Amino acid sequence: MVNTTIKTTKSQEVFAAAQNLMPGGVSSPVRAFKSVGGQPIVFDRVKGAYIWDVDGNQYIDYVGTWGPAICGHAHPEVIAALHEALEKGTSFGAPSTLENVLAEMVIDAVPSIEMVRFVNSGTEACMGVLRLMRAFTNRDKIIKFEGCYHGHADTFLVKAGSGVATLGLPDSPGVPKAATSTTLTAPYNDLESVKALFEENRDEIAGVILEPVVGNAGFIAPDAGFLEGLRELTHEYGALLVFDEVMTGFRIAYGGAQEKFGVTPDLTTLGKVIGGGLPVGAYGGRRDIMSMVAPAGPVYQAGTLSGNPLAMTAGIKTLELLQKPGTYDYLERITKKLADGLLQIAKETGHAACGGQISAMFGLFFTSGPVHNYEDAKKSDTAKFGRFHRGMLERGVYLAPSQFEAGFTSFAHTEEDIDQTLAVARDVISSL
Ligand code: KE4
Repeated sequence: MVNTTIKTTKSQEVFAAAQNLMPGGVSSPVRAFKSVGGQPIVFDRVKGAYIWDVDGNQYIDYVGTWGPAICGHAHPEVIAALHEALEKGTSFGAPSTLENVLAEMVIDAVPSIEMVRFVNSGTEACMGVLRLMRAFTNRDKIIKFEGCYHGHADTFLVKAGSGVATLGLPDSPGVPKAATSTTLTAPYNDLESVKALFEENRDEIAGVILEPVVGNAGFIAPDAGFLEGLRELTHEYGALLVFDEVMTGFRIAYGGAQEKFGVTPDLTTLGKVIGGGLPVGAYGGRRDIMSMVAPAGPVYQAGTLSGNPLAMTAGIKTLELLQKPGTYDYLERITKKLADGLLQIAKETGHAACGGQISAMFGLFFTSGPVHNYEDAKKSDTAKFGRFHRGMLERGVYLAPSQFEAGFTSFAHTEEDIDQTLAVARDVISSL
């Protein structure tokens, strides 16, 4: 039996059955709570900033289905738009006006994007952008950063973050050496190491791909000048700069991290928010590069459900809601209050901690820090984070079940939710 103060009988029954049916009982590894201990709660329904599990317990949610729920779960306007769209069918497999509408919204919003291709996940978006950057430059090697996660395609599963970091899978079995022999890695925020890689692999590097604000090694912000430095280095060595904004897109700012920091990559990947909770991904960028994508050009990529009307509908409505004046000011204010409050409580209760937030994305490490890269992040006390996570969960606050993930707020979170969360956190952190 799991030792909890909340009743989780039904969750335990459902999860026990799930483990006989699906590997680890989950559809995605991080959901199994392996790195925080205890068993996951089984969701019954979500609404706004809240979750209800199958035992009827309610939680304030800071995962937001890993990013999509920035307007709060099941926003009434998104649900209404989906009901209307459903009457017209669930999938066309053919051009639809909806794709034009969302494409125009993405192109208008994201500085680097002149053309866009929709796919069904962030992984697919990163797979597509990888093939495209190699085709455009006629080079094979890429640089990624330790702790950054770009989905589970073979080439990226080298010192990846998120579930790979959580589960300590530095390189997953089943990934042939050939698939990762062209993947070079560098510490995040370390321009010198990137320059050295370019010098050692002159004219062989197709591009640099990164999370412009890291969420998959815990929350790590770019140091001043890091993004600008990568822009200069990629120009200098004839390589492309790719921002993986699957997590940061429309969350760090309406135009993503590239708008926030004023650094425009050549290509961008998106996901999560632009599907409003339905399966979606996208990659886009300079017209001369995107024009190489089939059938306009020779770079093949395809997908049965790509651009499907339901995901397009949910994405369109979500972005419309995010365009409301003051949205990002509100997200910044409540998330800063939360992040600062957590750090203040840790300080007052004598726990070494660091972290921060940018807009509606935040993180907390139990280490004195500072955390500039994945090596720093791995110095944090993950066992203490596990106790923190469980304590918060038992008191009705649902945090990402891993030290190597970021936290997410939504504009459904109220000041009272933040105050309640901080009150619970004071209780929990004091007892760690
Ligand atoms: P998906 O294939 O999960 O839609 O996207 C992959 C991906 C790509 N790039 C970035 C920056 C991402 O954060 C992700 C996915 N993020 C994880 C959470 N850290 C999804 C949660 C999960 O794997 O269950």
